Amino acid sequence: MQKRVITIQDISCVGRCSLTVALPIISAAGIETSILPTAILSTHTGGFEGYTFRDLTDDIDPIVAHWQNLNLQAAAVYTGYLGSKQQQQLIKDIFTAYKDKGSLIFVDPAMADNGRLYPAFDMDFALGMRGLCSMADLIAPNLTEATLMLEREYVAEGYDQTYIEDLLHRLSDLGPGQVVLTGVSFAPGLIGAAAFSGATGSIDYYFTERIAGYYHGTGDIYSSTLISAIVNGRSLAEAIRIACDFTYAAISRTFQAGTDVKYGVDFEHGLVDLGQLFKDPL
Ligand code: PXL
Repeated sequence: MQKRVITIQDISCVGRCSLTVALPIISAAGIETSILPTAILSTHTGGFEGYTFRDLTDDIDPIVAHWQNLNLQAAAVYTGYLGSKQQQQLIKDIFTAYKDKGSLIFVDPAMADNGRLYPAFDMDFALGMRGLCSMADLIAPNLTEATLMLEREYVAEGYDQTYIEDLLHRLSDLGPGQVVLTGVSFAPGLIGAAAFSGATGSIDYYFTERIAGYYHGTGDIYSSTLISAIVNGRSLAEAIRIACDFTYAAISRTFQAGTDVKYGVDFEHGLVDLGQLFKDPL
């Protein structure tokens, strides 16, 4: 039977991120994608001036209540960028309901990068995200988000494997059995991810070439590909490889085209290959 993922994040109308990348990527991976939009913004908040923001908090409970009437099942529930502390609270109830239905709970605590929280958030919100991560089966913070949630100092570079593995264990101690840390780099020309699996205790790494510059929305592309691979039956080690390769290819196409990076990266030209990769469900 075809699997379904429910993804809960904002719609940024312009500037490929959150739902405008999650929906096409997870769909291309052959998975039915149901969405719960948390807010509608004219653009994302990173690099555009004067964006609009319509909060959809009041719609969350009625939408989920209707789904409960339908007895809507999902292989996974995936949350990304959220609008407020109040939304974090509502989502805890959704997690409880879908955990009972056997769904995998995946949290990308999309709230910060490069040592800094996104403009809309404060430390209280970061600690709320830690609460959501503690209910999850799988989380995928970047290094900034990980250190914020663990209330540890952000180290931009020059760290070693021991530092990364300590973060992975501390994140797993919050609750999730599987942890992916993104933006890990031990050598100047390489960047990738580290993954800890509680079931086996193993840690895997995967790196690609680092392309200079800051590319918006790539965390959401990474997470959407990661959950697609997991729901399609791939191991965590395979899933980080698939997500790194897909994200790298999108960044690489955009770098070569020289387009304005605040509009996000060209993941679209990778979708056919992604579909091919998941053509035969495991
Ligand atoms: O996850 C990236 C993202 C998603 N949604 C909105 C954002 C950002 C990052 O800045 O502003 C609205």
